[in-house]
Amino acid sequence: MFDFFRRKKAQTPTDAAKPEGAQERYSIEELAAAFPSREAESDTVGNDAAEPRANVDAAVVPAAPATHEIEATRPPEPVAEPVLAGVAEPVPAEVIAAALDVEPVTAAADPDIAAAAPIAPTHAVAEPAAPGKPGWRERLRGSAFARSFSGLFSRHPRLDDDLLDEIETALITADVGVSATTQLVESLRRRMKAREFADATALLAALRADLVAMLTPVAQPLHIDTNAKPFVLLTVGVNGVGKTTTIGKLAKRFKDENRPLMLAAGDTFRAAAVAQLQAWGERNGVPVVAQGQNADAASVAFDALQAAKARGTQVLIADTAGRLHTQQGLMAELGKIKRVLQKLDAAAPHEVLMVIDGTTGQNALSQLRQFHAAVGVTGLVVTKLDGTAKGGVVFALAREFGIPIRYAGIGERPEDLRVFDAEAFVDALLPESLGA
Ligand SMILES: Nc1nc2c(ncn2[C@@H]2O[C@H](COP(=O)(O)OP(=O)(O)OP(=O)(O)O)[C@@H](O)[C@H]2O)c(=O)[nH]1
Ligand SMILES: [Mg+2]
Repeated sequence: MFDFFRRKKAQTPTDAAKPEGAQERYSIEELAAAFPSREAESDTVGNDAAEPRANVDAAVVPAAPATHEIEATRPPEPVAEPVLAGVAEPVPAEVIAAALDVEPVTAAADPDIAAAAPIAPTHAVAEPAAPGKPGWRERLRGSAFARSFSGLFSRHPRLDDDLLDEIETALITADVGVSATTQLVESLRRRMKAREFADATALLAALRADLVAMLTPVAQPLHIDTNAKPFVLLTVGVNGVGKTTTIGKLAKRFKDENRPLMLAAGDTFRAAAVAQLQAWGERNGVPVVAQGQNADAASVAFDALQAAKARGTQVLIADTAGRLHTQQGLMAELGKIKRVLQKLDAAAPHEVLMVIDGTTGQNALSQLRQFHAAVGVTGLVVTKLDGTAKGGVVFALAREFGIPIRYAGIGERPEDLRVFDAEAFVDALLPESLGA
């Protein structure tokens, strides 16, 4: 019966990979205030057996614009002798400008400067304070979640089954998923029958509280364990979800926290992917370890971890190529990256951060299921929640997996990554004023 109400067909990973189209945009100030700062807590991942290292090609970092595209096929495995690549040559300012579509930057990244930076405190640097809930409602009103509910309570001010049916439809339409929706609506129905709610506004308040309660257990910020030397963060996800952009945002965040940081260009499918990461490194003054296109991703990760250890780097973030969760060979490659890292540090990667496109819909569930089986996901970033994202899939993910949601992506700029906050998120999607 729920399918009847679905107004948008379920998206495929390929859909998720499409560039953002003509969606509603908000100013940076508005978006910056929409997700508040939170302090971090810890999470680590277990180990598997080690695996011999793969052979690789020598380092080449061609210049190319950072266009986003889907890679349908995989290039053949390289067969050359192993080569330990050092930190990649700085990319010319014009190349970076082309990759980021910005004015050329003159200051080059200096690995030694980054490596010599003082050890940071464990706690995150404060972000701009949110101006209050009314501002939040204004900013995320473009979400399909907010739009599904808008007008619902004024159309159905009476506490009856019609109201519950409308809520059920709105939740399903916003991608909350059938099981989470059923749980929420049945709880409301039980309490309505027990005359717990004086009016529809009271029912909305109960729904908001239930939604917050669903997300609170997974709203666990990332904590960088400074005893890990370095703390290795491996990013994974399907094509075009925002992995590399998220790494760039994290690089800025960690740099602002004065953490010695290094990036590994583990997406070796496309030359542009390496250039894209290097551009982010350059922008933030962070060294990037890279090899040539078609190099073995596990080898890049191995080299980077060796370099990070040698330099006393505190955090190493490894990029990986986007891959469909249905491509068994590519999924297995992730396991290999993990095992190769563990040859140098049995506890690495300390965080496997899966990036999920907030506009993907219920397909995100099968994505996470497959990635978790392949590499053991320990944290999530949900991106593209700005604009037209439905947002409801966050509830489905929380209910189904209980994996911590570390960050929310709310735009394309470096500062558009916010520590995930359950109350702020629910308040933005479902303002209490709807019931008025
Ligand atoms: N609006 C919006 N756009 C985002 C966000 N995060 C990433 N993007 C955009 O999404 C597109 C894809 O981002 P990438 O970082 O290249 O994605 P990726 O996962 O690294 O892609 P592949 O490496 O090709 O798999 C880019 O145009 C980004 O600017 C976000 O939070 N909001
Ligand atoms: Mg990428």
